[in-house]
Amino acid sequence: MNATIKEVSSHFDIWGDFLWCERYGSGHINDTYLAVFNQAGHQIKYIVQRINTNIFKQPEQLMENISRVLNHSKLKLKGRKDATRRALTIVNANDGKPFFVDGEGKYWRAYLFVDRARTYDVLESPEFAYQAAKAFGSFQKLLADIPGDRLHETIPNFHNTPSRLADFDKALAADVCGRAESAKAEIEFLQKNRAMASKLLDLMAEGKIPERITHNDTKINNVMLDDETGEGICVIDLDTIMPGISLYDFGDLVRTSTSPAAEDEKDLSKVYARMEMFEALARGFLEGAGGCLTPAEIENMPFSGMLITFEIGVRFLTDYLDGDKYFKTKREGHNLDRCRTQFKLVQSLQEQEDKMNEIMKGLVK
Ligand code: ADP
Ligand code: GN1
Ligand code: MG
Repeated sequence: MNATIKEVSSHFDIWGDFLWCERYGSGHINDTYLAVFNQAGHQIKYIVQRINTNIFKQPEQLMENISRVLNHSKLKLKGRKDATRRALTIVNANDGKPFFVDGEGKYWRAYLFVDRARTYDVLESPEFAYQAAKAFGSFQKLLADIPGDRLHETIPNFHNTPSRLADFDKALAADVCGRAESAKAEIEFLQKNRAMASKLLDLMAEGKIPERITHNDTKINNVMLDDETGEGICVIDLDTIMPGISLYDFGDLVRTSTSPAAEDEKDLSKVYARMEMFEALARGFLEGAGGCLTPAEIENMPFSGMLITFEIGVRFLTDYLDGDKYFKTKREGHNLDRCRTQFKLVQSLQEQEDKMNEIMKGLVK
């Protein structure tokens, strides 16, 4: 690994001597490395990442999207002292492109390492939930006036829940690994709840919810919180920024921050939605978005949490049936365990829908 990352790094505009590297973070998609260099006697860190091109079929378009978004962010941050901690900074390859393609056709990119901040897989305090949601809300606002053409769709139909269900139907019909039998209860839950899938798309088709540029992967470990102040300082993992619905972004925050348990927790009694977290998320997102959300978007914030949690549960179940081809897994049944936490959380959110609506009323008086 050291030799590979050292070699790859030599193709980027990185000065100094390579010291060491290690696998980094707990993302399910890309291969992420922390790489450390000696620059004139100082240890300087970078993030070096291999883009998963099984999933992102057009990596050059993807990097074009990211470059546009980051240029836009940097313009807005001009003059601010810590601009390189408040938005990712791409390190170009030696040929000036924002990526490098190695001899095997693998796509690599590098970012400045955002130091003195970290990501969390599970949140303990509502204050962190508020800060994270505020950062994603502000990011939503920032994306609203990005100039130029519509961004590329890096994964078509990414949050199209009916299309995710159609993928599930195919996987179930094929049952290539003979695993359907072991997921009977989850399949039943899915079938009972599938009617909710098209609600947001229907509202968009009726013109009640606008298309926006959205992040689309606002899980809690895709925002860095400052170690000292707790502020949501830098939104990361920008691969899925594309046209979407703002509620996808709020919904994924609810999915990943309301439960005190990990996404792959096996003990389901530990999985439930904490309303104090929902309140903090909603308050932070509304504040960050600074009035750019419409009444229909605000009204559907509680629903979006249920929908996105259901949708990701469907995707985990589909991948389990398909033989774990999409998400990185570390153990037998990992995707099924993940699906179970998602469906348990959907249930908990459904049971508390009235409370969430009450909270929203309190916030948008
Ligand atoms: P994936 O798509 O696999 O989730 P991410 O881009 O989210 O990949 O990166 C994985 C993890 O690496 C993040 O959760 C974060 O902890 C860390 N990370 C990514 N980029 C940076 C950065 N520029 N500075 C510091 N840490 C980072
Ligand atoms: C993946 O890349 P990461 O780990 O932040 C996935 C999301 C899922 C999430 C589930 C491109 O996110 O859509 O919601 O796992 N990203 C992609 O944890 O599929
Ligand atoms: Mg990530």
